[in-house]
Amino acid sequence: MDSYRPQKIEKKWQKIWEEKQLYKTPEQARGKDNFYHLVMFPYPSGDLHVGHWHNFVGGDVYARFKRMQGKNVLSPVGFDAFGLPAENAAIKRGIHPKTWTQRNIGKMREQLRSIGGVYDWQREIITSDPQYYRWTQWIFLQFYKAGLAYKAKVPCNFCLSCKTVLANEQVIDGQCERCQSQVVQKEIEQWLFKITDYAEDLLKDLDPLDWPETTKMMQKNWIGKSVGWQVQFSLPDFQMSVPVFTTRADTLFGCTYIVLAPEHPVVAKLKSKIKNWRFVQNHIEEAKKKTERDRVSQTREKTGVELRGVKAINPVNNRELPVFIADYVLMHYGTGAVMAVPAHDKRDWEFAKRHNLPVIDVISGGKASQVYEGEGALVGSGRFTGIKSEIARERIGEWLSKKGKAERKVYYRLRDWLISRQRYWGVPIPMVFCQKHGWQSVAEKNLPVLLPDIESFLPTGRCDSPLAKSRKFVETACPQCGGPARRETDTMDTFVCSSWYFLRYVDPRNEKKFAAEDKIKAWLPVDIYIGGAEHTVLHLLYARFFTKALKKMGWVDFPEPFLRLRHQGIILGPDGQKMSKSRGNVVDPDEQVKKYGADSVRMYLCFMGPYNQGGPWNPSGIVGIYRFLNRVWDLFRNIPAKSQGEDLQKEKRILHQTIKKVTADIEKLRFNTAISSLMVLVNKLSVNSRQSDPKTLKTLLLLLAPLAPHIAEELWFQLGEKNSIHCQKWPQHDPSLAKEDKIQFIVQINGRVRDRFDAASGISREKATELTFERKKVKNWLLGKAVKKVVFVPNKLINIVV
Ligand code: ANZ
Repeated sequence: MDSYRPQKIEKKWQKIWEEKQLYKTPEQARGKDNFYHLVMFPYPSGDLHVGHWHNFVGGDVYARFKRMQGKNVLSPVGFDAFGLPAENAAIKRGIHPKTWTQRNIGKMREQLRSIGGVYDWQREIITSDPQYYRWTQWIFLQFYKAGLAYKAKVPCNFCLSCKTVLANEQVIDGQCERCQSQVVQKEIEQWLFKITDYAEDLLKDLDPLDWPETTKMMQKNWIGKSVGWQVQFSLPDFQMSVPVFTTRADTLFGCTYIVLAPEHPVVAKLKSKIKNWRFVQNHIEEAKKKTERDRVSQTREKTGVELRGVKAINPVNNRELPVFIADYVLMHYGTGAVMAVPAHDKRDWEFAKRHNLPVIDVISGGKASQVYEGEGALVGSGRFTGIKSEIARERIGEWLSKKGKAERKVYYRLRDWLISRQRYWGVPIPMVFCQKHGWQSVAEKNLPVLLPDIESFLPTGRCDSPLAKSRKFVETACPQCGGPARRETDTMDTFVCSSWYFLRYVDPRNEKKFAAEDKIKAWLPVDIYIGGAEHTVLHLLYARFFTKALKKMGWVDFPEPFLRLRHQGIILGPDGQKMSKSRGNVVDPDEQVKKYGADSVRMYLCFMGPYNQGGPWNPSGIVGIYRFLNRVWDLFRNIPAKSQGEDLQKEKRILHQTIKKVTADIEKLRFNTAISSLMVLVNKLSVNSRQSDPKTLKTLLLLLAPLAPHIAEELWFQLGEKNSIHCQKWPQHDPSLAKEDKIQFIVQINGRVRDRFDAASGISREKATELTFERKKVKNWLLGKAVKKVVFVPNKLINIVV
C-alpha cells in the first residue's frame, strides 16, 4: 500500500487542474450566482515568507468553499509592481527596477502556484505593464477633466532618504513609512487628487459596510470631521475681522486672547502696524522649519509672540483681547486662527500660563485652578448662564449668526491626496506643459505615455524626477498648438495603481476601456476583500475615493468597492518576533512545502489560531498537521464494507455535526476551529475505520477539500470518482441526524437508585460525574459522607460508593 507522498500528488494535480483549466472563471455560469472574492494583490517583494502565504491561503480556502457552495467565484491574482520599494531594492542591488520586478514576479508566480490556489491565471494583471497603466493614466485624465486632479504649490513631506515627497498617509510619527528616515517640510509644486470633495461621502458610507469596526473607526478618525462655528473677531483699528473655528462656542465668554498661525495672511497685512515686527518675523521663520508633527506635539512647550499694537474684540461681550501668533495653530486647518479659552482647553491653558494671560472659568464642573475640558452648566456667560454647555454652544452660535458674526461650519482633517513622486519606477503623469497654453492633457488616443527604459533611474535628490534627465522623454509637442512643450516628469504614487485594480480584473485584456460595462455589472462590487490591517487608511480609503469619483462620472454604478472586509493576522517567527530577514527568523514556505507538502503548510497556517489574529510559527505544529493528513490517508487504505446498526447511527450523527460546524466556521473564516472538528471526526473514524461507510469518507473529503485540495482530490479519485472534487457540491447537514440522542442516566448511591437525569448519549465519565455531583438530590444524600469510589457504566449509570 502506498504511503502519503504529498510531493508526488501535489505536482500531479496542479498540472491536471491547469491543463483542464479547472479554475477558469466564466463571466456567467448557469444556475450560479457570481461571487467576487478578492485578496489584496501582493507587491513583488522577492522574499515571500510564510506570513505572506497566510494571506493567500486563508483567501483560497474561502474561495474554494464558496465555489463548492455553488457560486461562480472570481478569485484573481496580480502584482502591485510599481513603487519605491522596487526602486530602492534595485538601487541597493545595482539592477534595473524592471528586471528586479520581473524576476520577483516569476518567482512569486511559482510560489502562488505551489499553494494550489484557485487562481484564474488568465486574468493576471501587473500594474507596471503598459496595458494596465495606460488605464491608470486614462483615469488620471478623467479626474483632471472633472477638476479632481490639479497641480499646486503645497507644503510637502519630503523624505530625505527616498528623495521624494510622500502623502500624509505615508508619514508615520514623522518618519517615512518605507525607510523610517526623517521627513522634512518643503514647498513644491505637486499634483493632487481632490479626495476632500468626497470627505462626507467617505464618512457616511462607512456605516453600512460589513468591515471590522476598528478599521471603520480609523478611517473616521483620519477623515476627522469637526462640527462647530466660525466666529468673527473684529480688529477695530484695522477695519477687518479674523474668523476663528471653534467646536466649543459655549466657551466664548471665557476667551481671553486670540492666536493666529504664524503664516496667517493677516499677519503680513498688519506688518507696518505691529510694533515688535522683528520678533514676530523671527518666530515666523522658526515655525517654517518645523514639521506639522512637531508643531502639534503634546509635549512641546507652546511658544508664541504677541502682535503688539493689535487688539481683537470678542463678539459676545465686546471685550478687548490681545492677539498672538503661535506655531501650535496650523494654517491649513479650520481658518488658521483660534479663540483661546485657557480655562477649558489644555493647549490654551499651557500657553496662558507661560505668557501670564488671564484665565476665566465659564463651565462649572472643574476643580479650582485646573483646566476643565468637560461639559457642565455655563457660569459668567451673560444671558446664557445656567444653560448646559451642549445646548449653549448652539444657542450662542445662533445668536451670533443672527448678528452676522458667526456661521455653522464643518471641517475635515482629511487633506487632498498628493500623488506626484519624483521617482522613476511609477506611472508617468500624462500631462504636458506648454509656455503658451499651460498644462495640457495628453490625448487619450496617445496613451499610454510609456515609461522610458533609461539607465540612470537613481533619484536626483532635487525636486525633480530622474525622468527629467531624459530629453527624449521630456521634449514633446503641445497638444493645443503643436509648439515645443515639456512632459511632466513626476510619476504617480503607487497607491494610484492599486486604487482601481479590482475593476480591471473583471476585464483584464480590454483594449478599448478599463473594463466593459457588462462585466463590471456582472461582478462588482467585490463580495469579500481579504487583506492586512495595515491598509486601513491608505489603500482602502483611496480605493473608496476612486469608486465614488468614477461613479459620479458615470463609469461605475456602485458607491463602495468592498462590501465585506476581513483582515488576516500577522504570522510571527518561531521566536514570537515579527518575521524579518534581519532577525533571521524567516520561515521559507518553499522549504516547508518540500518537506511536508503544500496541504500541510496550508492547513497549518489555517490551524495556528483565529485567522484574524495569526501568531508565532511553531515548527512542531506543522508536524502535527502532517501526521493528521497521514491519518486521513490511512483511513482510505482499507475501504471498508458498509457499517451497520448503532455504529452507523453514531457515525452519521458525528458526521452531520461536523458538516454543520465546519460550514459555519469557514463562513466566518474560523479555519482553526473547523480543522479541530475535522480532527475529532477523523479520530472517531480511525477507531472504526473498518466499518466506516464510504459515504462518510467521501463527505470527509468534501469538507477537507478547501483546506487541503490536493490530498482531497487524490483520495477522491482513489474512491473511483471521475470528476474533480473541486467541482462538487458542498455537503449539507441534516439537522435530524445531527441531533444528539438523549439517554436517561441513573445515579446510584451504594447500589440503590437515588436520582435520574437526561444526558447526551455517549456522555463521558468526566462530564457525567460533574453533572451528578452538581445535582441537589445527590448533594443531600452525600451530606456528611465520604466518597470512596465512583463507578461509571457508559450510557447507563454512575454508582457512588460511600
Ligand atoms: C475654542 C475652544 C475652547 C476649543 C475649548 C476647544 C476647547 P477639532 O475637534 O480637532 O476639530 N483649532 C481650531 N483651528 C485650529 C488650528 N488651525 N490649529 C490648532 N487648533 C485649532 O478641534 C477644534 C478645536 O481646535 C477648535 O475649538 C479650536 O479650539 C482648535 F474649551 O476653540 B476650540
